[in-house]
Amino acid sequence: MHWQTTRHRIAFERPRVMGIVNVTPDSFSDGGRHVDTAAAIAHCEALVREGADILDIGGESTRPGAQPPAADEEAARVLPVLRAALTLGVPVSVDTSQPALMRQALDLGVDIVNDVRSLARPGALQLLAAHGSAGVCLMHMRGEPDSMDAQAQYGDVVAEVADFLRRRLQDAVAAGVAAGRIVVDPGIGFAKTAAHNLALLQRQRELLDIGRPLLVGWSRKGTLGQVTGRPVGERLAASVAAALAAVARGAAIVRVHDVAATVDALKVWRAAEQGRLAPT
Ligand code: HH2
Repeated sequence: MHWQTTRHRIAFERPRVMGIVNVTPDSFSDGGRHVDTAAAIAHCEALVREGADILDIGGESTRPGAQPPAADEEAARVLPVLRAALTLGVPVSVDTSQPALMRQALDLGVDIVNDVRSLARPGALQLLAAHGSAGVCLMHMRGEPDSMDAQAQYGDVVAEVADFLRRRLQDAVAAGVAAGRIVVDPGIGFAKTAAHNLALLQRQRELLDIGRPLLVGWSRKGTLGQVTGRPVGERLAASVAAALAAVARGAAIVRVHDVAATVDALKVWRAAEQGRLAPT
């Protein structure tokens, strides 16, 4: 399977690492660290040096309880960073739900739209359909970040998340986004308790039946704090372990803050799978 994006056709002969660049004052683990443009661009460059296969650049924190930024504020944070990131030789993703920003980003030549709201806002789906080649990540969530924790109620969380992603995939394809442009994501931590997140990891293979590559983001998230008892700044080992557990259960792309450590761990995992030194 491949993932078609604007400039790059991403292959999955090995797991891919998406490096996170949050240009926000309030993200849960790194809020405020890269909020000025120069710092965010330097961070993009560092992640590419560390081996990131994709850069995911966002200007809205979607942590539980977060308030969305004004639309023009989000665009002002993100657009100059996207412009610089597009020169770094790797696919660039914009993490946004805002159709106006999607359009501006696509006009710059951005490769991927990663939308935690699954292109639900008016005009988003049509915009991607009209574009013709940009990649899309459709993610499961319920409600909005400021209220989603109250909606963490499921009968069978894995079946319900799979149904949702299957439906959104069908909607996108029906609107004119080719299936080969789409990956799906269970949305770890979005309207889910630790038990829900861990069920989604344990039974992650069931999501492979959807038929598209799986992207997952466990990096530094609350469930890892609950498992280890560690605060957000001390979740590196936990995050790497979760990324490996996800890849071992079929994830194609892991979305992470700590690129260098994840890349090393995946190299060792792959060498173990193959029983030899694997080509990089
Ligand atoms: N998680 C976050 C943001 N965007 N996109 C996808 N596809 N999957 C995820 O799991 C995902 C996501 C939240 O993490 P982070 O960006 O670190 O924090 P914040 O939303 O506070 O900026």
